[in-house]
Amino acid sequence: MEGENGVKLHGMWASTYSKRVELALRLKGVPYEYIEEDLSNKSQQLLEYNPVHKKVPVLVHNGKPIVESYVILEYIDERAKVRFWASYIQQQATKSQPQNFIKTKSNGQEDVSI
Ligand SMILES: N[C@@H](CCC(=O)N[C@@H](CS)C(=O)NCC(=O)O)C(=O)O
Repeated sequence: MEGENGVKLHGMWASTYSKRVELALRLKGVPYEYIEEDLSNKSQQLLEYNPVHKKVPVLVHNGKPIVESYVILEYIDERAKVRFWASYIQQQATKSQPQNFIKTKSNGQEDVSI
């Protein structure tokens, strides 16, 4: 079975649908493994991941397949937003280390507010 982790793209070199997904992954800086499909002899994985249309592109994220290029683009965009805010919150949390909130009282004791 295909690995559960990471991002894999089943595509075909001449497919503009595949190309737009590849472009989005690159623009967002998402590392991925590319699997070239022979559309005259489709892989078993492609048929399992996209049993209705049996078409590329198929994005597989942590073992979960996503089909239809526009759906995939939306998914990539949403994930990028989540990663942006997670990183922003992490940066803000790092700036607000507890030592920034330690005040020395007049009696010499430290008052910590987090
Ligand atoms: N609506 C689909 C279209 C995908 C599509 O037409 N893919 C073609 C390659 S460009 C394909 O896999 N064709 C194989 C077939 O029809 O058997 C999308 O946006 O992802």
